[in-house]
Amino acid sequence: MENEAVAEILAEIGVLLEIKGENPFKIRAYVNAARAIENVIEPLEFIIRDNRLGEIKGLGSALQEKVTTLVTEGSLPYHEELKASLPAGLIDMLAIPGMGPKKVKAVYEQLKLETVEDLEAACQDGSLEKLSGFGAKTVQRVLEGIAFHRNFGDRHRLDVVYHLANEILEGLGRHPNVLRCDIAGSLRRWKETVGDLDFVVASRHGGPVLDWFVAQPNVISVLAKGDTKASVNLEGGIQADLRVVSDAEFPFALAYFTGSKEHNIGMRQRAIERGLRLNEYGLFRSKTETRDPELRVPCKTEFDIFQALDLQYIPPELREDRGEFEAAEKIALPSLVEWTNMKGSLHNHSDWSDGKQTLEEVAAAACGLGFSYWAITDHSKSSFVANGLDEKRLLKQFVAIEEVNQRYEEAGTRFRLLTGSEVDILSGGRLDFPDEFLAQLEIVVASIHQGFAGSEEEMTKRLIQAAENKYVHILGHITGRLLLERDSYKINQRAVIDACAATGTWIELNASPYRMDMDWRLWHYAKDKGVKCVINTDAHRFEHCSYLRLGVGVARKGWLTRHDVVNTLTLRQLRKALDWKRSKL
Ligand code: DGT
Ligand code: CA
Ligand code: CA
Ligand code: ZN
Repeated sequence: MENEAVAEILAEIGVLLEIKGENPFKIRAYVNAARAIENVIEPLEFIIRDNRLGEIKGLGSALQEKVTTLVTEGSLPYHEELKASLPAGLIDMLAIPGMGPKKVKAVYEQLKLETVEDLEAACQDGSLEKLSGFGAKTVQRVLEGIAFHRNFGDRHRLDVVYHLANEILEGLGRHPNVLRCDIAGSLRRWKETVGDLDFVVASRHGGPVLDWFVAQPNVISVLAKGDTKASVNLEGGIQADLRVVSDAEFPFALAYFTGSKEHNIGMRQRAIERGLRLNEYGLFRSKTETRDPELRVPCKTEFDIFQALDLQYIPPELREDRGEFEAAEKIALPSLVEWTNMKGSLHNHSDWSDGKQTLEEVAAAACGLGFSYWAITDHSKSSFVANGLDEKRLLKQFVAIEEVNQRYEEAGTRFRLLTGSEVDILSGGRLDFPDEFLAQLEIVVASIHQGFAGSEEEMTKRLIQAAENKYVHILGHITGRLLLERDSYKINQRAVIDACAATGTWIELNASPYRMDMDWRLWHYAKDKGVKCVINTDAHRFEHCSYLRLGVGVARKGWLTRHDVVNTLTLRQLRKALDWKRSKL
Protein backbone atom coordinates (compact mmCIF):
# COMPACT_ATOMS: atom_id res chain seq x y z
CA MET A 1 0.00 0.00 0.00
CA GLU A 2 1.30 3.45 -0.87
CA ASN A 3 2.10 6.23 1.58
CA GLU A 4 -0.85 8.38 0.64
CA ALA A 5 -3.34 5.51 1.11
CA VAL A 6 -1.80 4.68 4.51
CA ALA A 7 -2.11 8.31 5.59
CA GLU A 8 -5.73 8.36 4.46
CA ILE A 9 -6.62 5.29 6.51
CA LEU A 10 -4.90 6.66 9.62
CA ALA A 11 -6.82 9.90 9.21
CA GLU A 12 -10.05 7.96 8.80
CA ILE A 13 -9.30 6.02 12.00
CA GLY A 14 -8.92 9.38 13.76
CA VAL A 15 -12.31 10.48 12.45
CA LEU A 16 -14.00 7.20 13.42
CA LEU A 17 -12.53 7.42 16.91
CA GLU A 18 -13.82 10.95 17.21
CA ILE A 19 -17.33 9.83 16.28
CA LYS A 20 -17.06 7.14 18.96
CA GLY A 21 -16.04 9.79 21.48
CA GLU A 22 -12.66 8.24 22.24
CA ASN A 23 -9.86 9.85 24.21
CA PRO A 24 -8.67 13.02 22.41
CA PHE A 25 -4.99 12.07 22.82
CA LYS A 26 -5.56 8.84 20.97
CA ILE A 27 -7.40 10.69 18.21
CA ARG A 28 -4.63 13.25 17.95
CA ALA A 29 -2.04 10.47 17.66
CA TYR A 30 -3.73 9.15 14.51
CA VAL A 31 -4.24 12.58 13.00
CA ASN A 32 -0.60 13.47 13.63
CA ALA A 33 0.64 10.16 12.28
CA ALA A 34 -1.43 10.65 9.11
CA ARG A 35 0.04 14.10 8.61
CA ALA A 36 3.59 12.88 9.28
CA ILE A 37 3.24 10.06 6.75
CA GLU A 38 1.76 12.38 4.16
CA ASN A 39 5.03 14.26 4.30
CA VAL A 40 7.24 11.21 3.93
CA ILE A 41 8.60 11.12 0.42
CA GLU A 42 10.33 7.75 0.43
CA PRO A 43 8.03 4.74 -0.01
CA LEU A 44 7.11 3.29 3.41
CA GLU A 45 7.90 -0.15 2.04
CA PHE A 46 11.62 0.70 1.99
CA ILE A 47 11.52 2.39 5.38
CA ILE A 48 9.93 -0.71 6.90
CA ARG A 49 12.41 -3.00 5.17
CA ASP A 50 15.28 -1.04 6.74
CA ASN A 51 13.59 -0.88 10.14
CA ARG A 52 13.52 2.93 10.10
CA LEU A 53 9.85 3.61 10.92
CA GLY A 54 10.88 4.89 14.35
CA GLU A 55 12.59 7.82 12.67
CA ILE A 56 9.21 9.25 11.58
CA LYS A 57 8.26 11.86 14.16
CA GLY A 58 5.17 11.07 16.21
CA LEU A 59 4.97 7.40 15.29
CA GLY A 60 4.97 5.40 18.54
CA SER A 61 5.50 1.65 18.60
CA ALA A 62 1.77 0.77 18.44
CA LEU A 63 1.32 2.97 15.39
CA GLN A 64 4.48 1.61 13.78
CA GLU A 65 2.99 -1.85 14.05
CA LYS A 66 -0.27 -0.71 12.45
CA VAL A 67 1.52 1.08 9.64
CA THR A 68 3.60 -2.04 8.97
CA THR A 69 0.45 -4.16 8.76
CA LEU A 70 -1.16 -1.66 6.38
CA VAL A 71 1.85 -1.52 4.09
CA THR A 72 2.54 -5.24 4.04
CA GLU A 73 -1.03 -6.62 4.19
CA GLY A 74 -2.90 -3.83 2.41
CA SER A 75 -5.49 -3.55 5.21
CA LEU A 76 -5.71 -3.29 8.98
CA PRO A 77 -8.09 -5.43 11.05
CA TYR A 78 -8.38 -2.64 13.66
CA HIS A 79 -9.58 -0.24 10.95
CA GLU A 80 -12.05 -2.79 9.57
CA GLU A 81 -13.46 -3.52 13.05
CA LEU A 82 -13.80 0.15 13.78
CA LYS A 83 -15.69 0.72 10.53
CA ALA A 84 -17.95 -2.25 11.23
CA SER A 85 -18.76 -0.95 14.71
CA LEU A 86 -20.51 2.15 13.33
CA PRO A 87 -23.39 2.41 10.83
CA ALA A 88 -21.92 2.73 7.32
CA GLY A 89 -24.18 5.72 6.68
CA LEU A 90 -22.18 7.83 9.14
CA ILE A 91 -19.18 7.70 6.84
CA ASP A 92 -21.39 8.91 3.98
CA MET A 93 -22.54 11.74 6.25
CA LEU A 94 -18.95 12.83 6.73
CA ALA A 95 -18.75 13.52 3.02
CA ILE A 96 -21.49 16.15 3.31
CA PRO A 97 -19.94 19.62 3.36
CA GLY A 98 -20.61 21.08 6.82
CA MET A 99 -20.71 17.71 8.62
CA GLY A 100 -17.47 17.13 10.54
CA PRO A 101 -16.89 14.25 12.97
CA LYS A 102 -18.23 16.23 15.97
CA LYS A 103 -21.50 16.98 14.22
CA VAL A 104 -21.87 13.40 12.99
CA LYS A 105 -21.32 12.17 16.54
CA ALA A 106 -23.97 14.56 17.85
CA VAL A 107 -26.67 13.57 15.36
CA TYR A 108 -25.88 9.87 15.77
CA GLU A 109 -25.98 9.91 19.57
CA GLN A 110 -28.70 12.42 20.23
CA LEU A 111 -31.05 11.96 17.28
CA LYS A 112 -30.14 8.37 16.34
CA LEU A 113 -29.58 9.40 12.72
CA GLU A 114 -27.73 6.74 10.72
CA THR A 115 -27.94 7.77 7.07
CA VAL A 116 -27.83 10.85 4.85
CA GLU A 117 -31.57 10.37 4.27
CA ASP A 118 -32.19 10.46 8.05
CA LEU A 119 -30.15 13.63 8.20
CA GLU A 120 -32.12 15.27 5.43
CA ALA A 121 -35.41 14.35 7.15
CA ALA A 122 -34.14 15.84 10.42
CA CYS A 123 -33.28 19.06 8.61
CA GLN A 124 -36.80 19.26 7.22
CA ASP A 125 -38.83 18.33 10.33
CA GLY A 126 -36.95 20.84 12.48
CA SER A 127 -35.38 18.33 14.86
CA LEU A 128 -31.83 19.11 13.78
CA GLU A 129 -32.27 22.81 14.40
CA LYS A 130 -33.16 22.12 18.04
CA LEU A 131 -29.90 20.28 18.66
CA SER A 132 -27.28 22.38 20.42
CA GLY A 133 -24.64 23.56 17.96
CA PHE A 134 -27.01 23.43 14.96
CA GLY A 135 -28.74 26.78 14.37
CA ALA A 136 -30.99 27.53 11.41
CA LYS A 137 -27.93 28.59 9.45
CA THR A 138 -26.13 25.28 9.94
CA VAL A 139 -29.23 23.35 8.97
CA GLN A 140 -29.46 25.39 5.79
CA ARG A 141 -25.80 24.64 5.04
CA VAL A 142 -26.26 20.93 5.66
CA LEU A 143 -29.29 20.86 3.33
CA GLU A 144 -27.28 22.59 0.62
CA GLY A 145 -24.43 20.19 1.31
CA ILE A 146 -26.72 17.21 0.76
CA ALA A 147 -27.99 18.66 -2.53
CA PHE A 148 -24.41 19.31 -3.64
CA HIS A 149 -23.42 15.78 -2.68
CA ARG A 150 -26.29 14.40 -4.76
CA ASN A 151 -25.18 16.42 -7.78
CA PHE A 152 -21.47 15.76 -7.58
CA GLY A 153 -21.14 12.85 -5.19
CA ASP A 154 -21.38 10.13 -7.81
CA ARG A 155 -18.67 11.57 -10.07
CA HIS A 156 -14.94 11.13 -9.75
CA ARG A 157 -11.81 13.08 -10.63
CA LEU A 158 -9.36 11.79 -13.22
CA ASP A 159 -6.52 11.09 -10.80
CA VAL A 160 -8.78 8.63 -8.96
CA VAL A 161 -10.13 6.76 -11.98
CA TYR A 162 -7.26 6.90 -14.48
CA HIS A 163 -4.90 4.47 -12.75
CA LEU A 164 -7.70 2.30 -11.45
CA ALA A 165 -9.16 1.88 -14.93
CA ASN A 166 -5.80 1.17 -16.50
CA GLU A 167 -5.06 -1.50 -13.91
CA ILE A 168 -8.36 -3.20 -14.67
CA LEU A 169 -7.62 -2.90 -18.38
CA GLU A 170 -4.24 -4.56 -17.87
CA GLY A 171 -5.90 -7.35 -15.94
CA LEU A 172 -8.40 -7.88 -18.74
CA GLY A 173 -5.62 -7.80 -21.31
CA ARG A 174 -3.80 -10.60 -19.48
CA HIS A 175 -6.89 -12.79 -19.23
CA PRO A 176 -6.48 -15.80 -21.57
CA ASN A 177 -10.04 -15.52 -22.88
CA VAL A 178 -9.69 -11.88 -23.93
CA LEU A 179 -8.96 -11.20 -27.61
CA ARG A 180 -9.16 -7.40 -27.45
CA CYS A 181 -10.19 -4.95 -24.77
CA ASP A 182 -10.39 -1.24 -24.17
CA ILE A 183 -11.69 1.45 -21.86
CA ALA A 184 -14.84 3.15 -23.19
CA GLY A 185 -17.19 5.84 -21.81
CA SER A 186 -16.34 9.29 -20.53
CA LEU A 187 -12.84 8.28 -19.42
CA ARG A 188 -11.88 7.35 -22.96
CA ARG A 189 -13.30 10.70 -24.06
CA TRP A 190 -11.20 12.41 -21.35
CA LYS A 191 -14.03 14.17 -19.62
CA GLU A 192 -12.74 16.16 -16.62
CA THR A 193 -14.82 14.04 -14.25
CA VAL A 194 -16.13 10.53 -14.74
CA GLY A 195 -19.38 8.92 -13.57
CA ASP A 196 -18.61 5.24 -13.98
CA LEU A 197 -15.96 3.19 -15.74
CA ASP A 198 -16.84 1.29 -18.90
CA PHE A 199 -14.91 -1.60 -20.42
CA VAL A 200 -15.46 -3.52 -23.63
CA VAL A 201 -13.95 -6.94 -24.26
CA ALA A 202 -13.90 -9.20 -27.32
CA SER A 203 -14.02 -12.86 -26.40
CA ARG A 204 -15.23 -16.22 -27.66
CA HIS A 205 -16.01 -17.43 -24.12
CA GLY A 206 -16.87 -14.43 -21.99
CA GLY A 207 -17.97 -16.33 -18.86
CA PRO A 208 -14.55 -16.62 -17.22
CA VAL A 209 -13.79 -12.98 -18.07
CA LEU A 210 -16.95 -11.84 -16.31
CA ASP A 211 -16.11 -14.14 -13.37
CA TRP A 212 -12.69 -12.52 -13.12
CA PHE A 213 -14.16 -9.02 -13.37
CA VAL A 214 -16.58 -9.44 -10.46
CA ALA A 215 -13.98 -11.22 -8.31
CA GLN A 216 -11.34 -8.47 -8.39
CA PRO A 217 -10.05 -7.77 -4.88
CA ASN A 218 -11.35 -4.18 -4.84
CA VAL A 219 -14.93 -5.13 -5.73
CA ILE A 220 -17.26 -4.30 -2.84
CA SER A 221 -20.50 -5.46 -4.41
CA VAL A 222 -21.72 -6.98 -7.66
CA LEU A 223 -24.62 -4.92 -9.00
CA ALA A 224 -25.43 -7.17 -11.95
CA LYS A 225 -23.94 -10.14 -13.76
CA GLY A 226 -25.27 -11.82 -16.88
CA ASP A 227 -23.84 -13.74 -19.86
CA THR A 228 -22.46 -10.68 -21.65
CA LYS A 229 -22.23 -7.93 -19.07
CA ALA A 230 -21.50 -7.16 -15.46
CA SER A 231 -21.55 -4.13 -13.20
CA VAL A 232 -19.65 -3.82 -9.95
CA ASN A 233 -19.12 -1.30 -7.21
CA LEU A 234 -15.44 -0.76 -6.47
CA GLU A 235 -13.77 0.61 -3.37
CA GLY A 236 -14.18 4.35 -3.21
CA GLY A 237 -17.74 4.10 -4.50
CA ILE A 238 -16.74 3.82 -8.14
CA GLN A 239 -18.96 1.78 -10.43
CA ALA A 240 -17.52 -0.20 -13.33
CA ASP A 241 -19.38 -1.81 -16.24
CA LEU A 242 -18.02 -4.54 -18.47
CA ARG A 243 -19.50 -5.59 -21.80
CA VAL A 244 -18.33 -8.75 -23.58
CA VAL A 245 -18.92 -9.04 -27.33
CA SER A 246 -17.64 -11.11 -30.26
CA ASP A 247 -14.52 -9.99 -32.07
CA ALA A 248 -16.58 -8.95 -35.10
CA GLU A 249 -18.78 -6.77 -32.90
CA PHE A 250 -15.91 -5.26 -30.93
CA PRO A 251 -15.25 -2.02 -32.88
CA PHE A 252 -18.98 -1.23 -32.99
CA ALA A 253 -19.47 -1.90 -29.28
CA LEU A 254 -16.37 0.12 -28.45
CA ALA A 255 -17.60 3.09 -30.50
CA TYR A 256 -21.10 2.81 -29.06
CA PHE A 257 -20.00 2.65 -25.42
CA THR A 258 -17.46 5.40 -25.89
CA GLY A 259 -20.27 7.79 -26.86
CA SER A 260 -21.10 10.50 -26.08
CA LYS A 261 -24.81 9.97 -26.50
CA GLU A 262 -25.02 13.07 -28.70
CA HIS A 263 -22.14 11.89 -30.85
CA ASN A 264 -23.72 8.44 -31.18
CA ILE A 265 -26.95 10.00 -32.40
CA GLY A 266 -24.97 11.87 -35.08
CA MET A 267 -23.28 8.65 -36.16
CA ARG A 268 -26.55 6.73 -36.36
CA GLN A 269 -28.08 9.54 -38.39
CA ARG A 270 -25.22 9.43 -40.90
CA ALA A 271 -25.70 5.68 -41.25
CA ILE A 272 -29.40 6.11 -41.96
CA GLU A 273 -28.64 8.78 -44.60
CA ARG A 274 -26.50 6.15 -46.35
CA GLY A 275 -29.19 3.47 -46.23
CA LEU A 276 -27.44 1.70 -43.35
CA ARG A 277 -28.17 0.98 -39.69
CA LEU A 278 -25.65 1.51 -36.90
CA ASN A 279 -25.98 0.12 -33.38
CA GLU A 280 -23.79 -1.45 -30.70
CA TYR A 281 -23.65 -4.74 -32.69
CA GLY A 282 -22.62 -3.43 -36.07
CA LEU A 283 -23.15 -1.31 -39.13
CA PHE A 284 -25.72 -3.15 -41.23
CA ARG A 285 -26.89 -3.02 -44.84
CA SER A 286 -30.46 -2.68 -43.74
CA LYS A 287 -33.22 -0.09 -43.61
CA THR A 288 -34.60 -1.46 -40.34
CA GLU A 289 -33.10 -2.18 -36.93
CA THR A 290 -31.18 -5.50 -37.05
CA ARG A 291 -28.24 -7.44 -35.64
CA ASP A 292 -28.09 -10.03 -38.44
CA PRO A 293 -24.35 -10.85 -38.93
CA GLU A 294 -25.00 -11.60 -42.63
CA LEU A 295 -25.85 -7.94 -43.21
CA ARG A 296 -22.92 -6.48 -41.27
CA VAL A 297 -20.45 -4.21 -43.09
CA PRO A 298 -17.15 -5.76 -42.03
CA CYS A 299 -15.08 -3.32 -39.94
CA LYS A 300 -11.96 -4.48 -38.13
CA THR A 301 -11.48 -1.30 -36.15
CA GLU A 302 -13.21 2.00 -35.40
CA PHE A 303 -11.23 3.50 -38.30
CA ASP A 304 -13.22 1.37 -40.71
CA ILE A 305 -16.55 2.48 -39.21
CA PHE A 306 -15.71 6.15 -39.70
CA GLN A 307 -14.51 5.44 -43.21
CA ALA A 308 -17.74 3.63 -44.06
CA LEU A 309 -19.60 6.78 -43.00
CA ASP A 310 -17.32 9.01 -45.11
CA LEU A 311 -15.54 10.46 -42.13
CA GLN A 312 -11.95 10.96 -41.09
CA TYR A 313 -11.20 8.99 -37.90
CA ILE A 314 -12.54 11.00 -34.97
CA PRO A 315 -10.41 10.60 -31.83
CA PRO A 316 -12.49 9.66 -28.74
CA GLU A 317 -11.72 13.00 -27.07
CA LEU A 318 -13.62 14.86 -29.79
CA ARG A 319 -16.75 12.70 -29.78
CA GLU A 320 -19.09 15.19 -28.18
CA ASP A 321 -21.06 16.45 -31.19
CA ARG A 322 -19.31 19.79 -30.94
CA GLY A 323 -18.29 20.25 -34.56
CA GLU A 324 -16.34 17.03 -35.07
CA PHE A 325 -18.60 15.73 -37.87
CA GLU A 326 -18.24 18.87 -39.98
CA ALA A 327 -14.47 18.84 -39.58
CA ALA A 328 -14.12 15.09 -40.17
CA GLU A 329 -16.13 15.35 -43.38
CA LYS A 330 -13.63 17.86 -44.70
CA ILE A 331 -10.68 15.85 -43.34
CA ALA A 332 -9.93 18.93 -41.26
CA LEU A 333 -9.66 17.46 -37.77
CA PRO A 334 -6.63 18.76 -35.89
CA SER A 335 -3.70 16.48 -35.21
CA LEU A 336 -3.98 16.51 -31.43
CA VAL A 337 -1.14 17.21 -29.01
CA GLU A 338 0.52 14.05 -27.64
CA TRP A 339 1.80 13.40 -24.16
CA THR A 340 5.27 12.83 -25.60
CA ASN A 341 5.31 16.35 -27.08
CA MET A 342 5.57 17.89 -23.62
CA LYS A 343 8.93 19.40 -22.66
CA GLY A 344 8.16 20.68 -19.17
CA SER A 345 5.75 22.55 -16.92
CA LEU A 346 5.74 26.30 -16.33
CA HIS A 347 3.84 26.48 -13.04
CA ASN A 348 5.22 24.42 -10.17
CA HIS A 349 5.98 24.83 -6.48
CA SER A 350 8.82 23.91 -4.14
CA ASP A 351 9.28 23.88 -0.38
CA TRP A 352 10.13 27.57 -0.57
CA SER A 353 6.35 28.12 -0.49
CA ASP A 354 3.78 25.33 0.02
CA GLY A 355 5.36 22.58 -2.08
CA LYS A 356 6.86 19.48 -0.47
CA GLN A 357 10.21 19.10 -2.26
CA THR A 358 13.43 21.08 -2.35
CA LEU A 359 14.59 22.70 -5.58
CA GLU A 360 17.16 19.95 -5.99
CA GLU A 361 14.50 17.25 -5.58
CA VAL A 362 12.07 18.95 -7.94
CA ALA A 363 14.81 19.21 -10.57
CA ALA A 364 15.84 15.58 -10.13
CA ALA A 365 12.25 14.38 -10.48
CA ALA A 366 11.47 16.49 -13.56
CA CYS A 367 14.78 15.72 -15.24
CA GLY A 368 14.37 12.04 -14.37
CA LEU A 369 11.04 12.00 -16.19
CA GLY A 370 12.78 13.28 -19.30
CA PHE A 371 11.59 16.89 -19.22
CA SER A 372 13.88 19.67 -20.51
CA TYR A 373 12.75 22.47 -18.20
CA TRP A 374 10.66 23.08 -15.12
CA ALA A 375 9.71 26.52 -13.85
CA ILE A 376 9.67 27.22 -10.13
CA THR A 377 6.72 29.54 -9.60
CA ASP A 378 6.19 29.63 -5.86
CA HIS A 379 3.47 31.79 -4.37
CA SER A 380 4.00 35.52 -3.86
CA LYS A 381 3.99 37.33 -0.52
CA SER A 382 0.24 37.99 -0.21
CA SER A 383 -0.46 34.25 -0.18
CA PHE A 384 0.89 34.06 3.35
CA VAL A 385 -0.99 30.86 4.24
CA ALA A 386 0.96 29.26 1.40
CA ASN A 387 4.19 30.74 2.77
CA GLY A 388 4.44 33.08 -0.22
CA LEU A 389 7.82 34.67 -1.02
CA ASP A 390 8.57 38.38 -0.78
CA GLU A 391 11.13 40.03 -3.07
CA LYS A 392 13.99 39.31 -0.70
CA ARG A 393 13.36 35.58 -0.46
CA LEU A 394 12.67 35.33 -4.16
CA LEU A 395 16.04 36.93 -4.92
CA LYS A 396 17.63 34.32 -2.67
CA GLN A 397 15.74 31.62 -4.55
CA PHE A 398 17.25 32.85 -7.84
CA VAL A 399 20.69 32.13 -6.44
CA ALA A 400 19.61 28.67 -5.27
CA ILE A 401 18.11 27.91 -8.68
CA GLU A 402 21.26 29.09 -10.39
CA GLU A 403 23.27 26.71 -8.22
CA VAL A 404 21.07 23.77 -9.19
CA ASN A 405 21.34 24.70 -12.86
CA GLN A 406 25.09 25.00 -12.51
CA ARG A 407 25.27 21.40 -11.37
CA TYR A 408 23.21 20.24 -14.34
CA GLU A 409 25.41 22.24 -16.67
CA GLU A 410 28.58 20.75 -15.16
CA ALA A 411 27.11 17.27 -15.55
CA GLY A 412 26.54 18.02 -19.21
CA THR A 413 22.75 17.73 -18.81
CA ARG A 414 20.50 20.02 -20.79
CA PHE A 415 17.79 20.16 -18.11
CA ARG A 416 17.16 23.58 -16.49
CA LEU A 417 14.98 25.03 -13.75
CA LEU A 418 13.49 28.40 -14.68
CA THR A 419 12.95 31.21 -12.21
CA GLY A 420 9.47 32.54 -11.75
CA SER A 421 6.55 33.39 -9.54
CA GLU A 422 2.88 32.61 -9.30
CA VAL A 423 2.07 36.19 -8.51
CA ASP A 424 -1.23 37.00 -6.82
CA ILE A 425 -3.69 39.21 -8.63
CA LEU A 426 -4.86 41.36 -5.73
CA SER A 427 -8.35 42.71 -5.25
CA GLY A 428 -8.09 45.85 -7.38
CA GLY A 429 -6.36 43.93 -10.21
CA ARG A 430 -2.94 45.08 -9.00
CA LEU A 431 -0.19 42.43 -8.89
CA ASP A 432 1.66 41.42 -5.75
CA PHE A 433 5.03 42.59 -7.16
CA PRO A 434 5.96 45.83 -8.97
CA ASP A 435 6.80 45.68 -12.67
CA GLU A 436 10.52 46.33 -12.15
CA PHE A 437 10.66 43.20 -10.05
CA LEU A 438 8.52 41.05 -12.36
CA ALA A 439 10.89 42.00 -15.18
CA GLN A 440 13.62 39.99 -13.45
CA LEU A 441 11.61 36.75 -13.50
CA GLU A 442 11.87 34.28 -16.36
CA ILE A 443 8.24 33.11 -15.98
CA VAL A 444 5.37 35.06 -14.50
CA VAL A 445 2.08 33.25 -13.85
CA ALA A 446 -0.65 35.52 -12.50
CA SER A 447 -3.47 33.90 -10.51
CA ILE A 448 -6.33 34.87 -8.22
CA HIS A 449 -6.14 33.22 -4.81
CA GLN A 450 -8.29 35.54 -2.72
CA GLY A 451 -11.29 37.83 -2.95
CA PHE A 452 -13.43 35.27 -4.83
CA ALA A 453 -16.69 37.05 -3.96
CA GLY A 454 -16.39 39.93 -6.44
CA SER A 455 -18.96 40.59 -9.14
CA GLU A 456 -18.47 39.18 -12.62
CA GLU A 457 -17.40 42.61 -13.78
CA GLU A 458 -14.81 42.98 -11.01
CA MET A 459 -13.36 39.49 -11.36
CA THR A 460 -13.15 39.78 -15.16
CA LYS A 461 -11.49 43.18 -14.87
CA ARG A 462 -8.91 41.84 -12.43
CA LEU A 463 -7.87 39.13 -14.88
CA ILE A 464 -7.87 41.45 -17.88
CA GLN A 465 -5.71 43.93 -15.99
CA ALA A 466 -3.23 41.13 -15.25
CA ALA A 467 -3.19 40.13 -18.93
CA GLU A 468 -2.43 43.71 -19.88
CA ASN A 469 0.72 43.70 -17.76
CA LYS A 470 3.63 43.21 -20.16
CA TYR A 471 5.55 41.02 -17.70
CA VAL A 472 2.74 38.49 -17.17
CA HIS A 473 3.22 35.47 -19.44
CA ILE A 474 0.40 33.25 -18.23
CA LEU A 475 -2.96 33.59 -16.50
CA GLY A 476 -3.20 30.68 -14.05
CA HIS A 477 -6.38 28.63 -13.37
CA ILE A 478 -8.65 31.43 -14.57
CA THR A 479 -11.96 30.31 -13.02
CA GLY A 480 -10.67 29.19 -9.62
CA ARG A 481 -12.98 26.15 -9.69
CA LEU A 482 -12.23 23.03 -7.68
CA LEU A 483 -13.93 20.16 -9.48
CA LEU A 484 -16.68 18.49 -7.43
CA GLU A 485 -15.92 20.90 -4.58
CA ARG A 486 -16.20 24.54 -5.45
CA ASP A 487 -17.72 26.36 -8.38
CA SER A 488 -15.91 28.98 -10.40
CA TYR A 489 -16.00 32.56 -9.19
CA LYS A 490 -18.06 34.79 -11.46
CA ILE A 491 -16.11 35.65 -14.58
CA ASN A 492 -16.67 36.33 -18.26
CA GLN A 493 -14.19 33.86 -19.70
CA ARG A 494 -14.62 34.98 -23.29
CA ALA A 495 -13.76 38.56 -22.37
CA VAL A 496 -10.61 37.30 -20.63
CA ILE A 497 -9.69 35.20 -23.66
CA ASP A 498 -10.15 38.24 -25.90
CA ALA A 499 -7.84 40.27 -23.66
CA CYS A 500 -5.23 37.50 -23.82
CA ALA A 501 -5.52 37.48 -27.60
CA ALA A 502 -4.99 41.24 -27.73
CA THR A 503 -1.94 41.20 -25.45
CA GLY A 504 -0.25 37.92 -26.39
CA THR A 505 -0.86 36.43 -22.95
CA TRP A 506 -1.02 32.66 -22.63
CA ILE A 507 -3.77 30.85 -20.74
CA GLU A 508 -3.02 27.95 -18.47
CA LEU A 509 -4.68 24.59 -18.63
CA ASN A 510 -4.04 23.75 -15.00
CA ALA A 511 -3.66 19.97 -15.09
CA SER A 512 -4.36 19.39 -11.44
CA PRO A 513 -7.29 16.93 -11.53
CA TYR A 514 -9.01 19.24 -9.04
CA ARG A 515 -8.94 22.09 -11.53
CA MET A 516 -8.57 21.26 -15.26
CA ASP A 517 -8.99 25.00 -15.64
CA MET A 518 -9.50 26.65 -18.22
CA ASP A 519 -12.34 24.33 -19.12
CA TRP A 520 -11.91 22.26 -22.31
CA ARG A 521 -15.11 23.66 -23.82
CA LEU A 522 -13.46 27.07 -24.27
CA TRP A 523 -10.16 26.11 -25.87
CA HIS A 524 -11.61 25.91 -29.33
CA TYR A 525 -12.70 29.55 -29.02
CA ALA A 526 -9.32 30.59 -27.56
CA LYS A 527 -7.44 28.76 -30.28
CA ASP A 528 -9.47 30.47 -33.00
CA LYS A 529 -8.48 33.79 -31.42
CA GLY A 530 -4.83 32.75 -31.55
CA VAL A 531 -4.42 32.35 -27.80
CA LYS A 532 -1.81 29.80 -26.78
CA CYS A 533 -2.25 27.22 -24.05
CA VAL A 534 0.26 26.19 -21.39
CA ILE A 535 -0.44 22.82 -19.77
CA ASN A 536 0.86 23.12 -16.21
CA THR A 537 0.99 20.59 -13.41
CA ASP A 538 0.84 23.15 -10.57
CA ALA A 539 2.84 20.42 -8.81
CA HIS A 540 3.21 20.76 -5.05
CA ARG A 541 4.89 17.34 -4.69
CA PHE A 542 6.55 15.15 -7.22
CA GLU A 543 3.70 12.68 -7.65
CA HIS A 544 1.94 15.62 -9.24
CA CYS A 545 4.34 15.55 -12.19
CA SER A 546 2.08 12.86 -13.61
CA TYR A 547 -0.77 15.38 -13.84
CA LEU A 548 0.78 16.58 -17.07
CA ARG A 549 -0.36 13.31 -18.64
CA LEU A 550 -3.95 13.98 -17.51
CA GLY A 551 -3.76 17.60 -18.67
CA VAL A 552 -2.73 16.52 -22.15
CA GLY A 553 -5.84 14.31 -22.33
CA VAL A 554 -8.05 17.27 -21.48
CA ALA A 555 -6.12 19.56 -23.88
CA ARG A 556 -6.81 17.04 -26.65
CA LYS A 557 -10.47 17.28 -25.71
CA GLY A 558 -10.09 21.03 -26.32
CA TRP A 559 -8.96 20.32 -29.92
CA LEU A 560 -5.43 21.54 -29.21
CA THR A 561 -2.44 20.58 -31.33
CA ARG A 562 1.22 20.66 -30.43
CA HIS A 563 1.41 24.11 -32.02
CA ASP A 564 -1.24 25.51 -29.70
CA VAL A 565 0.65 24.44 -26.59
CA VAL A 566 3.64 26.55 -25.53
CA ASN A 567 5.37 23.97 -23.38
CA THR A 568 5.97 21.67 -26.32
CA LEU A 569 8.68 24.13 -27.39
CA THR A 570 12.34 23.39 -26.81
CA LEU A 571 14.06 25.46 -24.14
CA ARG A 572 15.64 27.69 -26.76
CA GLN A 573 12.33 28.30 -28.55
CA LEU A 574 10.61 28.84 -25.21
CA ARG A 575 13.07 31.56 -24.18
CA LYS A 576 12.31 33.40 -27.40
CA ALA A 577 8.58 33.04 -26.89
CA LEU A 578 8.92 34.35 -23.34
CA ASP A 579 10.60 37.52 -24.61
CA TRP A 580 8.01 38.23 -27.22
CA LYS A 581 5.34 40.00 -25.14
CA ARG A 582 7.91 41.94 -23.14
CA SER A 583 9.58 43.29 -26.24
CA LYS A 584 6.33 44.11 -28.01
CA LEU A 585 4.05 45.80 -25.48
P1 DGT B 1 -20.34 9.06 -17.27
O1 DGT B 1 -20.20 7.62 -16.94
O2 DGT B 1 -21.56 9.69 -16.67
O3 DGT B 1 -19.13 9.86 -16.95
O4 DGT B 1 -20.55 9.21 -18.85
P2 DGT B 1 -20.47 8.13 -20.00
O5 DGT B 1 -20.45 8.87 -21.27
O6 DGT B 1 -19.38 7.16 -19.74
O7 DGT B 1 -21.90 7.44 -19.90
P3 DGT B 1 -22.37 5.94 -19.56
O8 DGT B 1 -21.40 5.22 -18.71
O9 DGT B 1 -23.75 6.08 -19.07
O10 DGT B 1 -22.46 5.25 -20.99
C1 DGT B 1 -21.31 4.97 -21.74
C2 DGT B 1 -21.56 5.26 -23.17
O11 DGT B 1 -22.56 4.40 -23.70
C3 DGT B 1 -22.08 6.66 -23.44
O12 DGT B 1 -21.05 7.56 -23.60
C4 DGT B 1 -22.88 6.48 -24.71
C5 DGT B 1 -23.37 5.07 -24.64
N1 DGT B 1 -24.77 5.03 -24.22
C6 DGT B 1 -25.24 4.62 -23.04
N2 DGT B 1 -26.57 4.68 -23.02
C7 DGT B 1 -26.95 5.19 -24.19
C8 DGT B 1 -28.22 5.50 -24.78
O13 DGT B 1 -29.26 5.34 -24.17
N3 DGT B 1 -28.21 6.00 -26.05
C9 DGT B 1 -27.03 6.20 -26.73
N4 DGT B 1 -27.09 6.69 -27.97
N5 DGT B 1 -25.86 5.91 -26.22
C10 DGT B 1 -25.81 5.40 -24.97
CA1 CA C 1 -19.24 5.84 -17.91
CA1 CA D 1 -21.61 2.98 -17.69
ZN1 ZN E 1 0.17 27.16 -8.10
